[in-house]
This record gives sequence, structure tokens and C-alpha cells, in this order.
Amino acid sequence: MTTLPPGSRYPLPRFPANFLWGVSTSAHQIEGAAAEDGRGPSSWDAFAAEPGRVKDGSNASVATDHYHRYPEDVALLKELGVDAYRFSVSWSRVLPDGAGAVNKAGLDFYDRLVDALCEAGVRPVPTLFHWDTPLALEQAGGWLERDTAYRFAEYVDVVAARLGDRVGRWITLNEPAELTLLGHALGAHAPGKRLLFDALPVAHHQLLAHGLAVEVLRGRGSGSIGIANSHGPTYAASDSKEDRGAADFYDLLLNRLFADPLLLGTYPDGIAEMLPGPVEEDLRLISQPLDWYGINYYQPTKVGAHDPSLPADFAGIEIPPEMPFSVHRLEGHQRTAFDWPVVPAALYELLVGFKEEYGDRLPPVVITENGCSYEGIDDQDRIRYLDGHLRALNDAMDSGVDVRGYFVWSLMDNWEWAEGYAQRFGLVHVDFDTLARTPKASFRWLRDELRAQR
Ligand code: IFM
Repeated sequence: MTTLPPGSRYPLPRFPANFLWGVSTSAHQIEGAAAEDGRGPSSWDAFAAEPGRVKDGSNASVATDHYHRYPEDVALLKELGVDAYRFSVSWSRVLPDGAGAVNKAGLDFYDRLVDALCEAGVRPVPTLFHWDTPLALEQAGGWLERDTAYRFAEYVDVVAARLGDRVGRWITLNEPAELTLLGHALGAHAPGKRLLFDALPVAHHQLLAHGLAVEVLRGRGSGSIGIANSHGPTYAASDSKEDRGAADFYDLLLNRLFADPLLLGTYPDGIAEMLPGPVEEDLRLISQPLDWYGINYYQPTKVGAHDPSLPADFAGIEIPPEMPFSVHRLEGHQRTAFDWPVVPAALYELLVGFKEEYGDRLPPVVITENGCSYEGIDDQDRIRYLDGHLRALNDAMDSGVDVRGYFVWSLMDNWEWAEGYAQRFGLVHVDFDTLARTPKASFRWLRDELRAQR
């Protein structure tokens, strides 16, 4: 058995028998085969090709080569013993231009993957959009255009028609907050736009796309639908009115701008007036009941009023002076290789806070991502991270939050967007020269914990 992390109260507390254990990945970060079998380019291919956009100058054209090596990856999932695997479907692999002609070879790939998962006894949980907008749509305005939401619904119908007989759970979108903030407001992610507050339509159009996709999936009889939103507690840097105001504003951007319309059918005060389209009508679609609500949790954020003496960047992302807040370093916590603070208690706080805020409007929760970047194959820090967060999750469940599943980000090291290959989030190490997979200590730890749970 793996060496236990110091202070660990092995084994983990017992989770309910039907609790869904899984791991997550996304298409662009692992598939590679960027120009194979008719796949069309995406916004991230174009972004990575622009000099200076990705820290190590890399792109995801090979990534982990999962497109060819998926049988080996499915075998790893089986060995790990997870119930479910969350992956994403690349829209431009299925519809190379984002709309119109379907690429049969692209759909065939997901068909083979789903078959292999079912055969291995691992439930497929596809995410229908994880940031990789087909380039043709991006060039036509992308998520700034309402039309993109309707094209998304058509694409969802194509995927659901092909995979729906074997897929029991769908995730519409991954982290619309990041695509809005990092991709369109601050320009650190594809498509690299720095629109600041003019990025707001991107949030609304993604939420509309979610609502339309829910309609399509329900129409096809899909029982279980969720979304994966990133959320985290926000702490005010001080008790001053200015710092509390800035923290509220950040909380609105990351949490309420997405959770309120989905769960309450309203936007936070003052937002709806800034959005295009028949917003009230759209909100009815956006707030259709979900079977479960996915939360991606990584870290809390300490925020104060804009302060020019503080670094003008947050995790390497430049925050322009027009943004009415500054991010402070959260002292007193271990940090991951990505310099993110490790705060399991904030996961407890987030979940209990969500329950208090949304009450019965909050469907059962699934943690659709949680994980950390660390170097090395003997990754005791990752074990400690996961151990701590699972205990916090279990405490939240004891406090009455209905949590039905937990997915580790990520199955294997992959292409971490603007960070390139530098940040390693995997339970499985990938040698990016040889593409060899090596399970890390955390993989064996999780496998043993899952066996103990059963
Ligand atoms: O790698 C990403 C993933 O694509 C979305 N959620 C956060 C992860 C770590 O940054």
C-alpha cells in the first residue's frame, strides 16, 4: 500500500454506496490528432499559434495523443476503479465548421470511446463544450454572437443522436466563467479578447446555449443533465467598505453571474440591463431544472479594492487597471506548483454557503473537478490535497449538502492551456516526448481508497 501522508486518518470517511467516483479530462487538452480524420480547427489552435500566447510556446496538436491511445487510457480508468469518466467532445471534430456537414470519422471516435468505456464498466460522462470553439464560428463572432448558442444546440443534437443510447449523464458546458473572463474580458485564454465589461454577452450566450442544449437533450429522452461551473469563496482583504465592495464584485463575476440565472432564473442586480436579447425569455430556458449541479473547485480568492501597489496579475494573468479590484496573496496555506493556495476548508465553506444561498433550488451537487498541479511521480502532495478535500466534502455532506459525486482533475498530465505542458494535474504521469503513461503514487492511493470504499 502507498505510504500514508503524515497526519492522514486513513481510511477516508465512508461515502454513500451510490456515490459517483470519477476523473475528468477535456478533448483539447488530451486528444491531439489535431488535423486528423477531418477535424476542423478550434479557437485554441489559432490562439496557440499566436506568438507569446502560451508560456512554453507549445500547442495541443499532439497533447497526450489520447485520440490514438484511448484504449490504454480506458484500461487505466478500469484499473483505477472509478465509476465514471468525464471527457469532452470536440465540437470541431464532429462539425469541422461548427455547423453544417457532420464529420462521420470524428463522431466515430467518440462512439469507439464510449463503447470502450461501457465495456470496461466505466460510465461515460461527456461534456459537450470545454472551451474549444470551432474556429469558423469564432471568426464569425464566436460567443459574442447569439447565433453561436443555436449552432451549439444543433451540434448537441448530432452528438446526442449518436451517443445517447449509451450515455446516461451529460454536461452541457465547462466553466463558462473562465471563457468569459479569461478568454474575452482579460485576453489570457482563447480567443484572446480584452473586452473587459463588454465581454458580458459571452456569459449570457453560453448560458442560453446551455438552456437550448437542455431542451435538446430532454427532447431526446436524456435523463440526467448537469453543468460544470467553477466556483470558489471570495474573501475581502479587509473590513473596509471598499474592500468588501470589491470582493462582492469578484464574487458576482465568478459565482453569482452563473449560479443565479441557472438556479434562480434571475441575474444579479444591474446585470440583465447590460445584456443583449430577450433576457427574461432566455432566463426561462436557462433556469430549466437540472438533475444535478456540477462544481469545479480549486481555490478561494482574497480580493480588495484596486490597489496599484499590488502585483497587477493574478496567477500570471494581467488584471487591467480598469478592473475595480486587486487580488491579494492568501497567506498561511501550502501552495501547488501553480502557486494556487491549498484550502480544503474553503470547499466546505463553498458547499455549505451554496446550500444556504440557494436552498431547495440547488439540485444535488457533483464535484466535477478538483485537483492540483505538482511535479513528480511520487506525488505525496497530491495525495494530501485529495485526502484533505475529500474530508472537507464529507463534512459538507454531514452538514446537509446533498453531494452525489466527485471527479478528480485530471486522469493524466495534459496541455494546461496558456501554461502549455508546464503544469501537471494528472494521477498518471505523461512523458511528453515518448507519450508513455506512468501511474503516480496518487493513482495507487485513489485506487486503494476506492477499493476500501467498496
Ligand atoms: O485544466 C483546467 C480545466 O480545463 C478546467 N478547469 C481547471 C483546470 C485546471 O486549470
